[in-house]
Amino acid sequence: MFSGFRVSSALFQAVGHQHRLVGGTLVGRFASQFRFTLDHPKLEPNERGFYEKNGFLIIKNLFEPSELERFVKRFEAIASGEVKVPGLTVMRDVALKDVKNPDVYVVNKLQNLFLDDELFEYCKNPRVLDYVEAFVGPNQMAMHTMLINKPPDTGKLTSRHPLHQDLHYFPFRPADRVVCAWTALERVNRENGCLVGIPGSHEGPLLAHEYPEWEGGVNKAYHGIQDYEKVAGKRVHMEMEAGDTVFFHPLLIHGSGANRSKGFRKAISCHYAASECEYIDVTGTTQENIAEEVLAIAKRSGLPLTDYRDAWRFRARLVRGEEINL
Ligand SMILES: O=C(O)CCC(=O)C(=O)O
Repeated sequence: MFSGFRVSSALFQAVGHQHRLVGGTLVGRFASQFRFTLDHPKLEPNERGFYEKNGFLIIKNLFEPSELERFVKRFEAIASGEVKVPGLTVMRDVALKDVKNPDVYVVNKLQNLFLDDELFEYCKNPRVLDYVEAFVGPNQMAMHTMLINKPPDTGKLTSRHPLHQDLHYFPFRPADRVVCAWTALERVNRENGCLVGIPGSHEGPLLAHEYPEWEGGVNKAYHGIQDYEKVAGKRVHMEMEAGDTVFFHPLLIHGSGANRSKGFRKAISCHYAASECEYIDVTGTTQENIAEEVLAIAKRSGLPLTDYRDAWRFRARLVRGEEINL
């Protein structure tokens, strides 16, 4: 997937000596056995091998549950309306969007956490960034930030997140220098809709995505892989305790199940990219549908963007090292 991709020499430095650079193009695949990770002391050989093979890696107890309370409290203050953060995207599950005067908050997602100093502390956490360095290198941008609060399903199964690849949303490359950190803010299991992933799918191509045809409705921008039954391998359920963190590749096919419990299921996440990555024009690609949708949403909210890359330039924040291209 790297073959033929135009890159700057700065990016070449970041990916290391695993590739040959000919006239600005990375050619030949990998002189080394490693493609998805960099030489870095943070990963034990077995952890590195696991990520290379499967496209994800769960690190147990990266946070003490007590360290996570601040994020939960802040989320609750925002979701209940007690605190307003200008510009923060606050979303509701589609099945709950018309509930008036709810007894409890009905927010299912906060996006653009960089607008809130308290929540953005997660994205800057040095323990997270030390791991991120093993995937993207020393120059790290926080590109996409979310707190996800999966509500108990109303029976319409809208709390599911269809199987998808996060790269569908991203107009920057190369994919191998992008990683997501996703930390469970409470125990996540099959009952409350833990993450589900298809090991090894990060080695495949970016597939076409669209809204799934679900009877009960689908949440805004929750695109899923078309005909995923045809590509799906064996799924694994990533059951985790509060504080456990999974790092995963943006091509990993993943999603999450319905929340069949009576409580919420909270997680906080950040997608990081090497600042050496470069923006790409997604016009004419399978990503065009999400780009158009995001630009239309931005227009409705008074941000008349015409270039999808600008939506990402607006979000990108340097969290470690030097800002280069993104
Ligand atoms: O937390 C979840 O349930 C799924 C999150 C996810 O896959 C995403 O937002 O891309």
